[in-house]
Amino acid sequence: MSNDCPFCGIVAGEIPGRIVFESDDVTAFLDANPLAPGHTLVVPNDHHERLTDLSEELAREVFAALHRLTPAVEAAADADGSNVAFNNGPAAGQEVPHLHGHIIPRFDDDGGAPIHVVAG
Ligand code: DGP
Repeated sequence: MSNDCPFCGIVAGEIPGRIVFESDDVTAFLDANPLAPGHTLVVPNDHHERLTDLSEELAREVFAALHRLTPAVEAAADADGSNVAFNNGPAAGQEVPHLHGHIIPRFDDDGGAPIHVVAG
């Protein structure tokens, strides 16, 4: 755990978070600044910054959670699709240095433009 990491705080229950899934290795919660209703973040419980900092086993757990949660998030948001994305490192717009996958619900009438999940 990293003391100044908000996502470690949410996983530990020390910072409020709207948790939608938790297992021994992975937690998912609603994004505090959603790009669409239901925007969900999926994180490894242990603090790792980048995708390649995860063991292959933990990466499988994170992707398995994304695989399970993406249809659930789409159904809950009554969405027609979703963007599923990682910002991997500050150069790619990663603001919170605890790896997180975004599940962003998309709708047929939202314009269809790619969402660029970058800072700002
Ligand atoms: P990224 O740019 O990929 O690092 O995305 C960070 C996302 O995390 C951004 O969409 C806002 C969200 N976020 C930042 N701080 C918090 C927090 O304390 N709680 C929650 N639920 N989401 C947060």
